[in-house]
Amino acid sequence: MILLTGFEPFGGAESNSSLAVAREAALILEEQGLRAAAAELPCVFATAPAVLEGLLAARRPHVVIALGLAAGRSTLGLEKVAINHLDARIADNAGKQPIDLPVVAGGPAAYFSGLPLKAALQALRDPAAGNGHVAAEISYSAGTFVCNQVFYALMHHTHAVPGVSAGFVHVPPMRDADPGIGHHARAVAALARLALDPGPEPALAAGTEY
Ligand code: PCA
Repeated sequence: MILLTGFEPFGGAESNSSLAVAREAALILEEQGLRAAAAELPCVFATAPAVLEGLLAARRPHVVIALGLAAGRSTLGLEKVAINHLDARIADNAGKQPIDLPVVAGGPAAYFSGLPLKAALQALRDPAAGNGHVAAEISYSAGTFVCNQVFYALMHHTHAVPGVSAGFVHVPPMRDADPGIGHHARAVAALARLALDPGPEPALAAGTEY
């Protein structure tokens, strides 16, 4: 089955488009005959990894795409790397603000996403594929807040599990009834389908230089 997660609102916002996109993408996948479920994660450092791990144990998914809101972005961010580092600029929903702490003490410095990000980028850039017409990019930083924590915890628990493909995607902010929710949901559903049956990653340049 395919597990999609989104976050509760945080930082004083009233909604979090990542949850709306996760729910819509799960519906799309089910309409396509696949088993999928969406779940909400708390934006709380102390509990988010445990809630995720509970979902992994209960659902035993083959594909996991955790979604989060990137308030400052305008594109779908296909996250490549989760780092073992927390540095919260703002407090989480429990008022906690960890600074310079690891996600997992003694864990590796970083994990790469297990999702076929380049294949997804190629599919999303192909207007004929009808995957939602969203601007997407590979992102090389998922930040240092709860999203990066959940991404790292997800990879820490699944990277060595055969048959499980997992990773993280940031979505831009959207209002509740924004048609962009549906477009981003179609893009996430396309990524999930590719992850179920991944081929070789295309040599598509999507990096940056500064
Ligand atoms: N975005 C935050 C945490 C929850 C969310 O949706 C982040 O990018 O870390």
